[in-house]
Amino acid sequence: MSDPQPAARQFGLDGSPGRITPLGVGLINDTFVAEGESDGGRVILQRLNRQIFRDIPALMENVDRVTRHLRSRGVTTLEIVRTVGGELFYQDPGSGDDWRAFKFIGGTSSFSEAASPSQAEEAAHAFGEFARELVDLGPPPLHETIPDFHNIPKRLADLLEAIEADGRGRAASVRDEIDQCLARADWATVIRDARAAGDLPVRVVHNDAKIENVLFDAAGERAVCVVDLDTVMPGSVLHDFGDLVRSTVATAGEEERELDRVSVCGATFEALLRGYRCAWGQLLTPAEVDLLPDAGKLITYEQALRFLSDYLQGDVYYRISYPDQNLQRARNQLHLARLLDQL
Ligand code: ADP
Ligand code: GN1
Ligand code: MG
Repeated sequence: MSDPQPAARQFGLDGSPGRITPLGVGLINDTFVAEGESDGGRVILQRLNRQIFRDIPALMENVDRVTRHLRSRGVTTLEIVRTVGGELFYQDPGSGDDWRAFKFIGGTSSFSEAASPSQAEEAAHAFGEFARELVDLGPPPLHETIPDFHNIPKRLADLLEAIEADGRGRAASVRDEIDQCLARADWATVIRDARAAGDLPVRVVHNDAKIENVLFDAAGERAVCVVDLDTVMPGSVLHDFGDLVRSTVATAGEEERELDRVSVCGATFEALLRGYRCAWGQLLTPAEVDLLPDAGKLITYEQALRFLSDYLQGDVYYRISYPDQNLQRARNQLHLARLLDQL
């Protein structure tokens, strides 16, 4: 993999090693903060994961269109820093790695879990406003940066395929987790069936609406900006609301291995519903409103399928820092989905 220094220079920064710091969050891309000549010149520099995002020009075209549209509406959003040659990203000729940059939004922080119901409500309002303001994004439709991203029946089929292939010989040792996934197969089809019945409009949504992807002000109280726009594409509000529930209602996050520390907070769930519905006003359809409360368990179930599949495939998708981390994440998400079902 290529170093950030040469990439930084392509974005007009001096790029000396002491002026670039890895951020070390996120499971997909590699994110750095690169200092500029002045405070205002600081940028977020990201190496994009090419195994996962197969068409970087299409992805960056989406991000460009979405951020321009939001800015024209007065919504604070990411600001792309173009290369010195005026491009939306830079491909390192040696490694083929793709790099892009955004202006650093200072005085902010992000949280992997909600510190309070009101912080969760803010995040929900921010993601609601984000999608609401994109309702009238003009044609053509955004590119699908990852096909079938929230296609839950396909995620279940992928799990079955991974079990069948069992490339790492791990399936026998996770029979219990596999059985739990199969026992909930009816959850896989809820969103698809509602869509097929014509009840769920396809909308431009964020598709990775975890609280970590919201920048808050210094006090951690007000949402300032929604980030991580790589999966902004056609989808359903249920994807975003589901990920909000998944990432805020649990008393401990997806990395928690002690499952008795993972319970659910009803006040946070109610706060999310308030924040999300308030941002949308009257614009959600009756079916969307009816299904919002179920979205959390459905998207959490999907996440369990994804983590377990990755474990069976040998940890090829999500970054791990210890051997059975994806299995632990899958157990955590199965546990959470069960709790959300009882909420
Ligand atoms: P990943 O796809 O790996 O999750 P993100 O785009 O979410 O990467 O960025 C990782 C983290 O970097 C975010 O959670 C946020 O804390 C921080 N971040 C991202 N963009 C900015 C920005 N423009 N200004 C300040 N911090 C940012
Ligand atoms: C990934 O990029 P990041 O870390 O915000 C993933 C999400 C998962 C999440 C689980 C493109 O999000 O779909 O929900 O991990 N993003 C992609 O933490 O697969
Ligand atoms: Mg992120």
